[in-house]
Amino acid sequence: MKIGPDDLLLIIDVQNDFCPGGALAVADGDAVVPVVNRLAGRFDHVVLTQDWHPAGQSSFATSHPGAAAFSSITMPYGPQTLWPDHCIQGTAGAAFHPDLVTDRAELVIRKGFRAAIDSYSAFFENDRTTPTGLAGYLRERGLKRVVMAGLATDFCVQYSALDARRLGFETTVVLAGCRAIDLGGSLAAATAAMREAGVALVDEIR
Ligand code: VGL
Ligand code: ZN
Repeated sequence: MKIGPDDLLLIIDVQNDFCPGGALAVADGDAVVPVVNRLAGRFDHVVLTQDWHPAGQSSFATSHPGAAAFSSITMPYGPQTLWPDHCIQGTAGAAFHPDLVTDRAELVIRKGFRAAIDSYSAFFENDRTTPTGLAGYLRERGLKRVVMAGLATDFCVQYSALDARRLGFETTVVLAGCRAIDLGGSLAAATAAMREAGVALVDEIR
C-alpha cells in the first residue's frame, strides 16, 4: 500500500507494562518500538492509545477475591478476561515506552479509565457500544483509512481493528509492529477474525 494524506497511523498501547519487565509483559513487546517509530515518520496523522486504568479496575483479578489472573468472568457487558493490575493511571507502568517517539502524535486516546468497564478497543469500551470519540475525530478530520500496530495483537489491536472495520474505515494491521499475549489460542483466533472482517494484515509497509 501507498501511504496517503487521509491515512491515520494508530499506535496501540506501547506502554511499559506491556513490555518486558512490565506488569502484563507481552513477549518481545518492546520489539515493536523501532517499527512503529519508523512508521510514525511516514504518516501525516498519528494517534496513540494509552491503556489507563484506575486502581481497583473491575478487569483486574485483584478486584475479584479468589479469582486468578488470566481467568475469565462474566460482567454485565459480557465476558471479561481478568488481568494482573497494569497501566494504573499516573504510574511508570502506564507511561509510554521511553523510546517511543510520541512527538508527532496529534491525539492520545486514553481508555479503560472507568472502574466498571474495561476498554480494549480504541473506538469502544468492552460493551462494544460506549464510544471513545475516536470515530468522530476521524470523520471530522476526513480520515478514511486506519493503519495500526502495537500491543497486543490479540486484544487491543484486534478489537480496534474489528471496530474500525465495523465503522466503515479501511483498516490495515502491520504485523511486524505488533506482538501478542496469546492466551489459549487467542492469536490464531484474532488473526482469523480480522481476516474474516476484511482487515488487511500485512507484515510491513514498503
Ligand atoms: C491489553 C489486556 C489488558 C492490550 C490491555 O493492550 O492488548 N490487553 N489491557
Ligand atoms: Zn488494560
